[in-house]
Amino acid sequence: MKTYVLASQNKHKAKEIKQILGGDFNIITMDEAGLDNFKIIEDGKTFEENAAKKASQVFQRLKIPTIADDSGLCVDHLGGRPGIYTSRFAGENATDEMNISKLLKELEGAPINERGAEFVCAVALIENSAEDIKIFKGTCRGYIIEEKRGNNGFGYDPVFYYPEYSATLAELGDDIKNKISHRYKALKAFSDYLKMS
Ligand code: ITT
Repeated sequence: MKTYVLASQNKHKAKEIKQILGGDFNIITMDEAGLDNFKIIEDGKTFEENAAKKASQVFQRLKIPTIADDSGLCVDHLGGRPGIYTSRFAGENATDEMNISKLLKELEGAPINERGAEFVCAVALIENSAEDIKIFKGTCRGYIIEEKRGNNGFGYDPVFYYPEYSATLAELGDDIKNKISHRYKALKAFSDYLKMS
């Protein structure tokens, strides 16, 4: 089984990525690979650029196959914001709570037809060389509701309503979320690519 280090500090992402990829891949965290407190610079202009930057900084240190996930939420009423700034929407050290509050405040009074939103995930893969980066993308469309519902998941899941299941991602739980999410779709493209190559 091939080992990939995950260039991420986000434990929730790591858990989902391990669940989605299942037993076919050995995914290790940066800590497990011996890279503690490594600060990754994330100054790209797109999800794809940021995913590539995360993967290449970690690959250059460890020289083992690396994957990275850059993701975020693009809201129709906000012209696609917060986008690549999703984790820092309410400030540099914002908590999920603070980010959700800011989002709900900016959407106050917006009708349902303007509350459409899309989660985006770009997964970057480096196998042998930092010059050779593959990107896989996935999206998941839904609506931002007016108050939080559900306790599963992480980040903006409690306010992201997925109409096909009439529930927020935080109400659905990992098993269903990991079959429909932006992260699932990006990782499916990643694993399909590896099967073909
Ligand atoms: P790393 O860069 O270390 O991987 P991060 O949390 O900083 O971790 P990003 O820069 O990619 O990751 O920011 C992602 C943001 O989008 C963050 O605020 C998440 O809460 C949110 N997000 C991404 N995927 C999500 C999901 O499946 N459910 C809810 N929120 C999500």
